[in-house]
Amino acid sequence: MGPQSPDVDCSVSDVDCSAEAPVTMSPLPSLLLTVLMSAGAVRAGCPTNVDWVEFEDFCYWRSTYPSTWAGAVAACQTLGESSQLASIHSLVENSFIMQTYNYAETWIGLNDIDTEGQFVWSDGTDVDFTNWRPGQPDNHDNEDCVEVPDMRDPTAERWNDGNCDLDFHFICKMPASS
Ligand SMILES: [Ca+2]
Ligand SMILES: [Ca+2]
Repeated sequence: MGPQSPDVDCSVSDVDCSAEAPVTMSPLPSLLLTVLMSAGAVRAGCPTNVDWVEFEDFCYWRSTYPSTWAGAVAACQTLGESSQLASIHSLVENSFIMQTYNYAETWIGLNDIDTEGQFVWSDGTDVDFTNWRPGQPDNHDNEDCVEVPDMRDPTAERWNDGNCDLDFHFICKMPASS
């Protein structure tokens, strides 16, 4: 309901009709604009096709189902143009992943499938950080794919080479849009 203007006599000196109208009309549209703009800014960082989590200019998603390592590589690539099985490049990034996805063994992109002992990231980025668990990688029974462990493991946050055919959950990663 608006002001009952028929009852207001603007010719009366103590009724200021010129000041009332703009004050009552302008706040609502500007509030809506602010809400819409902030909602848009949140959405701009990561897509909404899965439950991505944004961290330092990248989006991360841990699968809701287990897969072989090769299946994980393929699945991540279906989630976005730049989405890949995750590579990890710093202790901060490693800690973010471990503390955000604190569930169980999880595939990351590191592997030595092509050349035994020469680990590479499946997304093609440089291997500039590793965080092996003591005694790993051990290539036990020809393990070529790397998993990050359950945080409850005493060697928490440190990596292990595992059997690529095992079914683990996995982490996909893509750049956040600006
Ligand atoms: Ca190996
Ligand atoms: Ca191993």
